[in-house]
Amino acid sequence: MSTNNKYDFSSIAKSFSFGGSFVKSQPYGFGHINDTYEAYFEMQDGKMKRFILQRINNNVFKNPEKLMENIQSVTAFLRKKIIEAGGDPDRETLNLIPAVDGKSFYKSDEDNYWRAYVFIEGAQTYQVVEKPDHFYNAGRAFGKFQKLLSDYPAESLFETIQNFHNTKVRFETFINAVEKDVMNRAKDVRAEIDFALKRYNEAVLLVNMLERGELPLRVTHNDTKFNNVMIDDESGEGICVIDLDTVMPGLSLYDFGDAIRFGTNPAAEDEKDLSKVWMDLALFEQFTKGFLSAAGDSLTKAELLHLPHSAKIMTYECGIRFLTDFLSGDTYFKIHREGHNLDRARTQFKLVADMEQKFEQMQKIINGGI
Ligand code: ADP
Ligand code: GN1
Ligand code: MG
Repeated sequence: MSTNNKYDFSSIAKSFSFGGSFVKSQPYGFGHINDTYEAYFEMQDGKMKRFILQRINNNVFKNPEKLMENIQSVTAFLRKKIIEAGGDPDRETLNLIPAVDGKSFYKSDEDNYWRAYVFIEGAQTYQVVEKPDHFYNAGRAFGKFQKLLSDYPAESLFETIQNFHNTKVRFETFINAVEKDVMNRAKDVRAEIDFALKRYNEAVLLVNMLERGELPLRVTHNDTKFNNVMIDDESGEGICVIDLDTVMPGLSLYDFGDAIRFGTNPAAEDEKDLSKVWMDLALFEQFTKGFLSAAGDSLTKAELLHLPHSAKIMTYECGIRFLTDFLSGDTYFKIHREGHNLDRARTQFKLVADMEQKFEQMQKIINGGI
């Protein structure tokens, strides 16, 4: 029996080649985008086994079929490389369970696209960094991920969300939301709007550099939150990078900056008490060392030089995205309480302000690590 009656899980489960009979499923994880479930099956040997079952958010990802082509191809590519390197391909990359018709997804109706993954056991994701070593290892994992994909044919990747990290376009969308003010909320967030407006010139630095050809386009993850890497329970290694919906051509600095944004904050991304929100430089150093140990020799001088800028810019960008969603009536990120997106925007802006204070210290750490 399903423990959740929103969807008919037993019928969805029959549509994938799980090799066992469906027992139960329940919501799983803390993602803001997809609907994730753990689904238990009784296998032919009588043992219980769980899998990840995910409903792809097709409000966010307008073309789930093309998205799944990306994921199928990227995971197959990673699997091959991991085998060649003598790693464990069942734990070090996501592995899709095919649908019974052989496709990489199951479409239960016009609006519901499902996919299933092998559940990576003996590892977990964390919502905040509990041990500095974990964050060092996350840095290594994301750096390695980027390196493994450095010879992936970038032109074959479908752009699942256009202009995903184009901060200029994000800013225009934000201004649009302020002007439209469909919920009549702008009056309550003048200080936050002003904070964003003041920083426009700095915020578009990376986009301008990319346009001028000063930074190389690579295949990047683009959503390098600490909870998108599985940390092994025994070794503490960043065993597997997950959440591959946004693997697209991008900047290495997007991946670095976004990871710093989320992981160096000792508080939750939606913490209401802003005195708890700040950038922990010791954690910044950990991630930087891990990331550079895996990807450092492939990064250009310009990339290395702009690591601290990327932390600030990606945090700013995420802040304006949350604020835009608040102003637009919370249509993008899942919310669990009133004003949730505003709380999230506020933590991001608090972090930006703290990063501004600590900018030179970040630079010193980078110079020491190069
Ligand atoms: P979202 O895009 O909504 O963030 P994710 O793909 O990141 O969704 O999945 C949400 C959570 O589910 C992850 O943070 C992780 O805890 C868990 N998860 C996802 N895939 C797996 C997997 N293959 N094995 C174990 N846990 C997983
Ligand atoms: C979303 O899917 P999840 O929760 O890992 C978002 C990221 C944001 C993040 C903020 C596809 O990530 O871009 O940085 O929330 N993903 C998408 O927490 O928009
Ligand atoms: Mg995620």
